[in-house]
Amino acid sequence: MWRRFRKSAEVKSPKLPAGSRVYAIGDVHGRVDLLQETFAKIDSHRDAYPIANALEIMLGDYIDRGPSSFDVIELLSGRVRGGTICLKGNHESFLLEFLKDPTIFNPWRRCGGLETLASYGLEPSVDLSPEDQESLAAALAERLPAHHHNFLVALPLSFTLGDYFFVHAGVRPGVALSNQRAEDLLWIREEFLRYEGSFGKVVVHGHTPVSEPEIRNNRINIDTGAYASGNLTCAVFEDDQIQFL
Ligand SMILES: [Mn+2]
Repeated sequence: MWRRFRKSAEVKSPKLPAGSRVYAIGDVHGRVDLLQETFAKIDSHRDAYPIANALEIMLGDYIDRGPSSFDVIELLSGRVRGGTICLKGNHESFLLEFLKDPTIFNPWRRCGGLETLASYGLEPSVDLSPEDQESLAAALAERLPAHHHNFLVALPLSFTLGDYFFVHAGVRPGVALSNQRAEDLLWIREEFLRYEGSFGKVVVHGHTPVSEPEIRNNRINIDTGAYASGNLTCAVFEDDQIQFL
């Protein structure tokens, strides 16, 4: 099932260092059921094909839209202690922002925030006065276990290994990978998706749902819209090859 990376005369295949393997997982959005299945598949793959350095990288958007955001954070905060790398998605940044600035309730609600609030036992009505927004944020802060809060604030924005750059949304073309703004790493779409040139590394990302994983010369999109499709993608990178679990 391994696919060798598409090669052209002038582009050499991206690679991971010898002896390393990455399991990269796309947007989860509250689907703890799918995440549990995926971790079970990874665990049995690791047992069947042992390797010196196996890494799991989650590409962000653990919460919102789907029903079980609380349980996803619970599962991931445990998995992080075992070495899993969880990157920040724009939805995690929505939640953290809401705690500081409750007036973003409406934009967050329109992006599936009510499902996250419900998973923490909070069911606000949709039109809230500024005072209501304030007290909702306070109630969320109170219900958010300390280890969930610590997990959320510690999420890094990107991770680099070998010829790959892992990130939630993408990068801004023309800007060095080391110089990207958080805003772009979390939110960018069209300018990044349209760009056909090199980013310096192959960017592995989520954020923009596609029906099948997209493998391009400069980027790989593994957000297969798990929340609605029931299809949570896990891409496995090893040497210069990719497969899907
Ligand atoms: Mn998403």
